[in-house]
Amino acid sequence: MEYDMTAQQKEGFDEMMMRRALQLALNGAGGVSPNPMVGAVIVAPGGRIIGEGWHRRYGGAHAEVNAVRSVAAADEPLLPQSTIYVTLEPCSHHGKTPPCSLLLREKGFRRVAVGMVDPNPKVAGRGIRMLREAGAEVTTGILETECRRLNVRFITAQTLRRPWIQLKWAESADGYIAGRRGEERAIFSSPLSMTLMHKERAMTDAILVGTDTLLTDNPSLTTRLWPGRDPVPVLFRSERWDESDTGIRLLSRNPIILDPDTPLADNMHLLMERHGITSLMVEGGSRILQSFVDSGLYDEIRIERSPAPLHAGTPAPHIAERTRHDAYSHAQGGARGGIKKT
Ligand code: AOF
Ligand code: ZN
Repeated sequence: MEYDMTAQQKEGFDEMMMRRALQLALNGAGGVSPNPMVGAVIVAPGGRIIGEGWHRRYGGAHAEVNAVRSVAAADEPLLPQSTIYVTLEPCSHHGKTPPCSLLLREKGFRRVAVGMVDPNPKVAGRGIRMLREAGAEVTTGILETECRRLNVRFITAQTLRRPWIQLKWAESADGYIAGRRGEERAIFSSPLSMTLMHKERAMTDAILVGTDTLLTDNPSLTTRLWPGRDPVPVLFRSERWDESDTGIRLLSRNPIILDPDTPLADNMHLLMERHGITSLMVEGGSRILQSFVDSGLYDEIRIERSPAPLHAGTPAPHIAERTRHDAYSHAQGGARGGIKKT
């Protein structure tokens, strides 16, 4: 069947298989960071899928290895005539696992279809080169935009050496993020938006709040409404609290503590380089959020706006119209960040 297809049909078939690989990759969400999510599909001549796999957890087998392992013994002789679709270039380095390109070479795959080149400088095209040198036909850039979007966090961390930064706040219809001091705490979220927020947290490595928010809200910043890991708390050291204060919830969760006198950009690099944080959600308060906005250190802003006005209180961070556009241009090579309103 595959051989009778027109070029256009072949392209459509490639995309369909890559879409399946993307679907598989997503199963790794919340479990593989700081590694990327990766999916792989093995297709025998005639178009039958004989193997599937994905990267399941950090430190574990890569997608290609799991896909090869999933092939039934009876289908193994088909591997040299088969195509493997992988959302990310097969690796060429000895990391926690041996190079996938070697495995694919050993199995003799006729063709390797790749979504995007691995931005990890240890790989960066070497996997593709190795496979081509071994005689495999390598096609790259299949559903590249989708593959990049899936791993914006990994790509940002690898290329900018800082986490993907999401600023997040909830505001009243008239643009306040909190009521006046001493007033009862205003609630802007609905049960549904809270659940979505927790889902988002479960996909995020770390979560940062400023000292005012830490002391006035005493937040827990867990993902209790969604299955998954709680993000690591990130705080700024301050004389207003000390590490022995058992009343502050976040202190019991082994927070990363940043030096407030270090420039924000350097602190962001440190999160990535020293702690392996590839994504950071900044949850407030307004002063901290504003400092991220002003330094242009963000990839996405998520604003939740309540239909009800508050009339007075702490104004939401100010984003200039120009900055709103910047939020889009900050996106990494085709991956779209931006301002989302929920
Ligand atoms: C692949 N397939 O499924 C993944 C890849 O420490 P390791 O050995 O797990 O290697 C991690 C690096 O390997 C990671 O930074 C990225 O460059 C690549 N991830 N590569 O061929 C996979 N997860
Ligand atoms: Zn690999």
